[in-house]
Amino acid sequence: MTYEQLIVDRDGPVVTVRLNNAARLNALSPTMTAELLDALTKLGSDEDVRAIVITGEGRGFSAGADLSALQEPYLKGERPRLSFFLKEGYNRLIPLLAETPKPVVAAINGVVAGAGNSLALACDFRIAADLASFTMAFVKIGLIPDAGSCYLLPRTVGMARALELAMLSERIDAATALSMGLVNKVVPADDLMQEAHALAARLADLPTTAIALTKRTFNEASRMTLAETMDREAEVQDEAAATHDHIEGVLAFLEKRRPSFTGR
Ligand code: T3D
Repeated sequence: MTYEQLIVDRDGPVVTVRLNNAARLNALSPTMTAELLDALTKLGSDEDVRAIVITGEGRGFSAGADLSALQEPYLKGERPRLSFFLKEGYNRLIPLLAETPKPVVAAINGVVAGAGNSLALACDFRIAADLASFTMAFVKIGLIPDAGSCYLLPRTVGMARALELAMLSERIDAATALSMGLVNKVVPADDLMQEAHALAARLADLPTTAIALTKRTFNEASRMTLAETMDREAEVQDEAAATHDHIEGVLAFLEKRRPSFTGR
């Protein structure tokens, strides 16, 4: 896969997607958003892909919307409808990422702002370099959190922290992000990609269908009652039990050997 603002590398079942517009801290331009949509659609349906790492080139993970696109129209006194761009871009990208059947690790290499937070929050795991920093930023340009942040942020850090992060938009460091549960782990910057790849490789060795179904059912359960969730678990368990990896896992346990999962 060749793109203008993404670099996609494959290492066996693990694919690394690098946001590649370092001069603008990997701001999510329309081009980058469209390329992410394309790449994630293809990776999500590729049976040989069993884990994805998303990271940024340079000192930014992502600085959110590319604000340079707004300069010309605003100076001319034009008021483009932001909802049009949101619906065409992030409103397709973030659900696609959050619901991709593959496990996704965000390797947060540096600055995260605005919709860059949404991108990280839509991943299943967030490992941050010790020099990473986070700011919601939206309020500083008179906007509300978008790209799914109003949904994803309170679910990740709780409502009180989410409101604090969104309203004050202070820039917090990686240790503070860890203490709030915004990231799963903080590692020295030099170890970030090794740690992220090790986690992705570990995930890629697991029963990929069970992982996909776990993600899907957790997402569905957030909109259901306990009883509805338990009915759904029972239905989805039949899907999981129909895989070779289920048989392999049970037999490996009984035969006291390491399982060899194929993702099928
Ligand atoms: O448009 C829509 O559809 C609405 C959707 C909105 C969704 C959003 O994400 S709104 C929030 C957008 N993001 C921001 O407001 C963040 C803007 N950036 C910053 O506040 C700061 O750059 C950071 C706190 C992220 C990092 O600060 P610092 O001091 O480490 O770096 P810097 O010097 O400010 O930035 C480095 C370069 O990146 C600089 O370019 P230059 O001067 O070297 O040529 C800067 O202009 C550029 N840059 C940073 N963020 C963006 C950007 N260029 C375009 N868009 C950006 N978001």
